[in-house]
Amino acid sequence: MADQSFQTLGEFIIDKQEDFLYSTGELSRLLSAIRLASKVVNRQVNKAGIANIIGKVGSSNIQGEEQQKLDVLANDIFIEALSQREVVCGIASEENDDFITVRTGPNAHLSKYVVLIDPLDGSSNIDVNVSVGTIFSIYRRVSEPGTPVILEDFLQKGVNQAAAGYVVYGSSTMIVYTTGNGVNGFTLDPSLGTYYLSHPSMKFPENGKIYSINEGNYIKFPQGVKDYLKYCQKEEDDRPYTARYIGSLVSDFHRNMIKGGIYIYPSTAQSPNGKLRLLYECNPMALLTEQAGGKCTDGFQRILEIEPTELHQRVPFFCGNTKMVEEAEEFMKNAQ
Ligand code: P6P
Repeated sequence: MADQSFQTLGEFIIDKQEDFLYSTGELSRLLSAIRLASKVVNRQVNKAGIANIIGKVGSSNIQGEEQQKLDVLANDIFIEALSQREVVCGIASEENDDFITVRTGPNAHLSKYVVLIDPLDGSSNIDVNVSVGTIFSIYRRVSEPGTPVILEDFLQKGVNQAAAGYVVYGSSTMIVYTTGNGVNGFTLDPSLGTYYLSHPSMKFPENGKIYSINEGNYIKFPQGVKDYLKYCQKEEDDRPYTARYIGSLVSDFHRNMIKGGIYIYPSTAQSPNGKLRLLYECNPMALLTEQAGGKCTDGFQRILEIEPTELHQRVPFFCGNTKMVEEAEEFMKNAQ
């Protein structure tokens, strides 16, 4: 059991609310809704093997990816938790073709926040008991509170995020998030159902040795990525790098932020914009990266400055220690 002297996530959210002048407590309530939903999803993920919810539900999402039963369940859980508390006026999800206008209760349309979410990223790992995650991104709406939420409320540059974070359902379950004042990690004590501040002020180490990329796609990579990988693998006594790739963005990111590393999902011949989605995967991870002292680009430009045009658009993704990302960018530039 956690040492009771650790601050709980609930206490932390309330303490940090003071950081925001004129705060109404709405963002605090929103983060608390995410906290609750993560506990419910955690319980389902942990018993997936015996709860007959493993496997495919027979449908596909807009990405054309077969939806795992847990994808759909996690999506429903987060949408329910966010909608019932009237803390958001709209929700966009990887699992939904279009955004959702929250209509539960008389005041949802008065909320000033929208949430974009990947409810269960890496879910293909569920059947083989490998860690998965939830990724969330929170914006203030640009349309007038009280009016119906509109697409432009979601199509905002990542630099405008009010908050962003992830849940990693791993050997332990953690919530890691930022509201623009640094990155903090909270570990769930399942015996109490309480998250405790276990990783205050998370920062990428200055140097890193880990590169995370699916080398099975090597032949399809841009030349700059191929050149960078050869640099990482060059024969030298003290070969400086090691490869680690879980196939779950949240887990690969979390490890790289703690140990030092770079995660790359580049464009390929078949997928000129790569695989990861800008709004609910790349932007939240990019905000966390920069808040933790790292760098996040599409190989050339800052992810957080990309002007979104579509809800489910994809972008190439280079993310990690500033030094390692800049090394990779150099190879990309030289290969042009
Ligand atoms: P690949 C999971 O589907 C995901 O979006 C990320 O979590 C993960 O890093 C990546 O795709 C894995 O993709 O093509 O290497 O299987």
